[in-house]
Amino acid sequence: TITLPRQYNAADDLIGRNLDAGRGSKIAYIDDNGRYSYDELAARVNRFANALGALGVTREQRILMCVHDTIDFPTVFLGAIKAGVVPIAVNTLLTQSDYEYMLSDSRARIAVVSAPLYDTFAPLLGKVESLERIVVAGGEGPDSVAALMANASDKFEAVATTCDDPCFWLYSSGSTGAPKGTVHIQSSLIHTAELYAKPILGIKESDVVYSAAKLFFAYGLGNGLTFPLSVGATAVLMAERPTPAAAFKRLREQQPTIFYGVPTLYASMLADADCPTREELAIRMCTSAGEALPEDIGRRWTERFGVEILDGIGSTEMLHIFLSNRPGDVHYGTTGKPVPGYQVRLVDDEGNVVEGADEPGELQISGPTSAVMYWNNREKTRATFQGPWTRSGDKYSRNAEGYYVYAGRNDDMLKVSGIYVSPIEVESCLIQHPAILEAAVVGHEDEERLIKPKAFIVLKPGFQRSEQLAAEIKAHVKAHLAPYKYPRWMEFVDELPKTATGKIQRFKLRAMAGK
Ligand code: 3SK
Repeated sequence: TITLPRQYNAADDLIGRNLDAGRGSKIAYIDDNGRYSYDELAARVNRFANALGALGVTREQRILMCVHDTIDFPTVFLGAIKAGVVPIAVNTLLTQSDYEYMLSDSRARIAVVSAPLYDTFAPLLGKVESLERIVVAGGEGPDSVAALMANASDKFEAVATTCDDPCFWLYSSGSTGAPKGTVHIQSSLIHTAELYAKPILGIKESDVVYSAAKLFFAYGLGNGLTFPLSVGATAVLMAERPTPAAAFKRLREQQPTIFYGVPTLYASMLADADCPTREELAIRMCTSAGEALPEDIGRRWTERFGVEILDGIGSTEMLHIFLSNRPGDVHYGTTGKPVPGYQVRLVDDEGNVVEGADEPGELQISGPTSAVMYWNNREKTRATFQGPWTRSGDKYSRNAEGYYVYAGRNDDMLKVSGIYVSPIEVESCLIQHPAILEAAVVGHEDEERLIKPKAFIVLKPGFQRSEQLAAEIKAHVKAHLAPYKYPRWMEFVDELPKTATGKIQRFKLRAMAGK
């Protein structure tokens, strides 16, 4: 690991190192509206830090940010950190009730939201006691980020935080209960760059990086913010949804050298008729995380583009990737080996460390980037952060050559396009539909071998099974939950398999789903 001074401010470091290195006029960000040099980024960050002061937000208070990938994301995130204020970056795809919970739980005083999300947040002003104001990113009115910054100075002395001070939060979801505010400290961001991005990706100043994974995910935050700023590279930001067409446009127009994706996107890009040829692109390195990359997708990508996808695994709790394949040593179908600076171990159900080849156990990680707690949740903090070890909830085995192989989850959680989905949350939504008596949701592999939710449904007497009813039920879930959570398949059954005590036997349903 690296040694940081006791007094350390992550935003001051990530911006200041580029100005000190004479990169002020170099382009730091390219978004859908323009290009921004390191000098411009520094000025924007200082203006936003001053604007927070003018709004009366002080050190250690929290702001929630629900911001699309535009220049406003690094401006708000780093501006808050520079002021010692703690930004909470949340998923832009969630529902109003998700945001209501996060605002109440965190007691954030201000929400900075992208203009298209304003209507979702507006009813929460007056409803959530601690929320005083909504600031609009990308808008132009008096409450816009732009207006607040226009009246603020572009000079700001970083608040003298320590390397152990709270820096930012991300919300992490579990199979039961509400999402957990995962508290990261000032020293964590730069450690992810020093341990993973520099030695494993070999990121350098001349790279242009493009992450299809958004900045509000821990994966995207490293990819598109910490890593490029740590070496003075250029990052391409895209506000829209990461469809193949949107990704092809950025890959062709901006010629990134590093592309960070997720398995679902790699699969749909390869299947798309407009998939570029290798001659059209400048990519030298690709990464994948979020869910295990099926071997076949990795091979087909390398055949087409002549570059490897480095599949790795990280977590919101560990902030970025701690287990990864290496350039020149990619073993598709595995997640590679531990990133130096992290230790990993596999632990069986009895708490014993598993040493043998191909024996499964829960993956636990020790390293300097672990979050320090879940906010306001002692029970779940203690269950996850156990001394130096952080539990991942993922089952892995290590093969005879020392490569780690994914073996499923310890709980019922599903990873859908790289985002956790709780089957219990989807089931609770399903049973609110007037036709449904009981429902159970499990993961099912699609034709690319990627997991998506499948629902088993028992109808109430008097309701008939039909395609139309299945479509209505899917629409019901999409209307009430974040859209990626809806079941892609629906099977009507007479009853659900249960234990003598009435617990749903998901293993039986998983076997049925596989047929
Ligand atoms: O899902 C992952 O593998 C991941 C990777 C990097 C950072 C965060 C996460 C959740």
